Amino acid sequence: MRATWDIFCSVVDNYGDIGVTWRLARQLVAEHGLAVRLWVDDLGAFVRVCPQADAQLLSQVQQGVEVRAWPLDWPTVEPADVVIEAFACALPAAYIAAMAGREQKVLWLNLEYLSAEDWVEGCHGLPSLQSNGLSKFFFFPGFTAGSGGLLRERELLDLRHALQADEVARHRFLRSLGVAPVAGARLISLFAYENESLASWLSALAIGPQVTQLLVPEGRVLSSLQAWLGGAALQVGDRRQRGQLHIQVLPFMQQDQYDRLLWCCDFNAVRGEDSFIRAQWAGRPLLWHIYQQADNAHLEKLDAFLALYKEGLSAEAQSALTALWHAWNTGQAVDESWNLLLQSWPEQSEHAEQWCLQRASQADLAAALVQFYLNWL
Ligand code: TRH
Repeated sequence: MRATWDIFCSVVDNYGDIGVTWRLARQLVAEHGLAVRLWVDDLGAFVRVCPQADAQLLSQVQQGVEVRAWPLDWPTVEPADVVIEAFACALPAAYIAAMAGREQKVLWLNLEYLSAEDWVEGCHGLPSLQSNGLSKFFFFPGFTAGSGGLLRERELLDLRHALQADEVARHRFLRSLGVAPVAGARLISLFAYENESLASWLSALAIGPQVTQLLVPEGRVLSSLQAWLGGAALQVGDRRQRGQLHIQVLPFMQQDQYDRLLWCCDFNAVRGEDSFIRAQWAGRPLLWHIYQQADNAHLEKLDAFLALYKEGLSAEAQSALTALWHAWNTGQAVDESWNLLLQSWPEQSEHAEQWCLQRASQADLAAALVQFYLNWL
């Protein structure tokens, strides 16, 4: 009998919670042959990353995953062999009681947020005894061998390399999004929160030495883009040109398409958690808009990642990267640091690919979860 897994996703805001759990659920089915139920409390968010889905259905199968609405009024459900609460979402009390009462024991995991901080390795995999006698284990994704790893599908890098090596296929894909590549342009994707630094970057790109084609999936950063451009409110499909800068607003696309957009671009501005990881798998230089936390706790996370990522870069390349990322995340002007980064462009590009290959030599998060379960049995 194949093992059953329940993944619980409570959508706090944005698309990171659903983005991560949906990818994980799909991969557990496709690569490990598991029976997976994904419980989601906001099917509207799910439909954004999986447009084939129906937000009205209480139960539906998408790509082999049984996607279930997580109702307030919790039904009687037999718990799975492995239960994942994503990002410390609180499981229904009746479900926890059923876990405790189940004849066959249940592995209960809390899948944590991603962080490159040192303490992650020490906490990864630790159990915490709950009042009902069950143990809950903390599972930390991460960038180092002592963590739970990163979501990465088995074929991902092969598919990415193939697309990057095939200009015709890249152009076909871009055309499917309504994008006509501008000859000789540096292609950049932009996915970020509202960002006061954006204006200085756009101004630098507009007067830059090279043509830039900036592709912006619909989302929160559009208000900052709109403020710089002026004029009528931006809509999907709109194009604007300012000097050397060509801008196009794209629809919010399904996850696999977004991955391909990242692979096509020379530079990707990403945010949160999941797009941040996907940009690393694209093997191209990136700019991270980290999710803001109280007391600027996110800036420590940013630096923890930078400390790891910068290893192997020259001193000039390191300081350009650090200056750009710091300015972008603190609302400062980024024109100077962007121009500095351009000076080490070949090195930054080479480094991004190396970083990707190094991370890919570690076990991926789905495989690590399955192994954790097998060790626990
Ligand atoms: O949407 P986010 O800002 O999510 C955030 C973070 O996860 C953050 O850590 C968390 O605390 C907060 O949510 C609640 O950024 P993220 O993580 O990149 O998630 C975006 C998802 O949307 C990701 O799975 C990629 C996907 N996506 C598409 O499917 N299509 C698109 O066109 C775009 C731009 C993104």
